[in-house]
Amino acid sequence: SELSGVVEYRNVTFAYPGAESPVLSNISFTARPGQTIAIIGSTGAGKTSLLSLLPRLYDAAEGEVLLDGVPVNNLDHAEITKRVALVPQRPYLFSGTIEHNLRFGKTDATDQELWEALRVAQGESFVREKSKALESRISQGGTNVSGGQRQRLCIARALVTKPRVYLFDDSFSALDVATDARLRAALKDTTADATVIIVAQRVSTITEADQILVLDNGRIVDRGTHEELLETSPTYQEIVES
Ligand code: DCP
Ligand code: MG
Repeated sequence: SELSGVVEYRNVTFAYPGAESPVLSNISFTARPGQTIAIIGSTGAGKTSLLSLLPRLYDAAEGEVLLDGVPVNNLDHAEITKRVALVPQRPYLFSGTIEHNLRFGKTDATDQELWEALRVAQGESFVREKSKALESRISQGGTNVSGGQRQRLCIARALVTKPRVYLFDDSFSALDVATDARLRAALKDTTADATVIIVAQRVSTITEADQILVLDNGRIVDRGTHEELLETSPTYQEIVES
């Protein structure tokens, strides 16, 4: 059956193991296929923590995170990663070739699929420029690629798995504004039927989102489109002006 990729957080409250107070309180939202939901908020607001609950890096103690109507706590890692790709805030590369790094989540991907993912992620030209292209080696810790190249390789890795749900955690911050814009334009086509949840620092990255959640101190304090929030949300206005 076709997996649709509906994400729902229902009254989710979450504290890190051993912590006294929750980092997320009463989080509720729904993200549907074809939608882009953006999460914005100051450092430490809980954006990464919020994303981490869907692929079960942590489990919420209260409330429910649902994937296509099923609580993720009832799904195993393989079932979730088939549908959900997280591009982490600190993207990691393995020592090995670019090809190994891109195939990580889907070992049977064709070379054509790898190049298509690189094209969308704006990584095609720098990989082509390397003398060994896909067979070029990434050194331990990925120190022989720049921060922006690393981000683009990790975005390409997520694209290769063709997930139903994309989680981008501040994935465009190391890119210059022009590359960011090109990448998002290409992503828009490729992810048109998918569910996209995107954490961003730059407001320009998310002005077109269907809904923006403004996170402050672990709570969603405001939500709406960019235009709506400009009028209604002092917290959002502060972020825009910062
Ligand atoms: N925290 C914690 N233990 C962890 C990770 C985070 O106690 N393993 C705390 C630190 C913050 C709060 O949780 O007080 C929220 O952290 P997040 O990483 O979720 O915050 P953001 O992603 O919003 O911050 P940034 O914009 O800096 O990435
Ligand atoms: Mg974060």
